[in-house]
Amino acid sequence: MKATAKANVNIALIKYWGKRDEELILPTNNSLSLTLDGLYTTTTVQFKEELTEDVFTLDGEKVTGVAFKRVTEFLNIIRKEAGKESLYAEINSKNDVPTAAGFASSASGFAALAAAASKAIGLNLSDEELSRITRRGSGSACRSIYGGFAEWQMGEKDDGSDSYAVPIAPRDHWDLRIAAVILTDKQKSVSSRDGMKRTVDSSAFFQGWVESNPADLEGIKEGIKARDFHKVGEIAEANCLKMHATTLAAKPPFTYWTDSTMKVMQEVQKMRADGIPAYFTIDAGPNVKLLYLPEYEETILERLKEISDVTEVILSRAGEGITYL
Ligand code: 2P0
Repeated sequence: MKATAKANVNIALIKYWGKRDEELILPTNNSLSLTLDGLYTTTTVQFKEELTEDVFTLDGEKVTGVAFKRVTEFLNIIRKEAGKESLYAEINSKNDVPTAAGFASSASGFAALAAAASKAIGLNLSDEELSRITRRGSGSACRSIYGGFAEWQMGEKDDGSDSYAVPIAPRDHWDLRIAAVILTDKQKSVSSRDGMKRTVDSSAFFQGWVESNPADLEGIKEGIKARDFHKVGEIAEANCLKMHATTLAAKPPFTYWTDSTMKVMQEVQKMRADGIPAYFTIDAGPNVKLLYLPEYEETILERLKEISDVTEVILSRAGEGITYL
């Protein structure tokens, strides 16, 4: 009745941005990500007959309120699946994702929780089944089941049975690197959940975003297969800009960018003009992530350090999927 699982965060190259069903977490487009190395959550779940409710501890602190509710409601889905609806658990999580790094720890968090809980309760799930159930905790988490490149297929069915991630290429297929650029100025952010909803409900650009996504996906998959850095980088950067454009046309409008975000974006474009191959992507926050190849790591780091708004740069590469400890 006890299991421990470890899951890495992932970074989307084709973004998940929009839900067609909020309860089941069903997206409006496919998305594609790279699971990263060394940025992870480790979670132990132990079901105990004597418990009358779940007890969730994160980094040594007992969690209550909204964050606890999200975990216990997610465990209800796992309990139901196992036919053990009144069996509660102790959940112990440790996040080894630097705080404020702009990586959604909800992706590694729900992937590790889903894996540990389903194993502890005795469900013997395939990767596909685990990804489908993980999706219910947080959409992007369903991609963290796999190492390397993974695609979340949106599916068509109303019950979500065909909405889960599949592996696209293993981590050793291609040594693509990611640098997370941490910036000084923080702004009050709209959560990705709320931002997505506002965009779907009101953005004049949302339809264009959805309609243009299949071509991006097709192109990037070809690029990944051929290890074509420029093709992958160009598509990822443009896809990110399109996602962020939708927020500017929402009512009320919003953006995750700050002036520091813009500075880094412009520096990346300057790097390219100077013959240094690098592309950027940005998630639901001000920090920027760079895509690059290992031979340019030193040069890119030097250029980033010259920007005064940059407080830290975290380097990562392709990582592994779920592991059980
Ligand atoms: C992504 N993001 O594909 C996109 C890009 C943010 C920008 O997935 O509501 O925390 O839990 O399904 O997964 C962030 O959204 O949202 C996200 P929920 P999630 O990585």
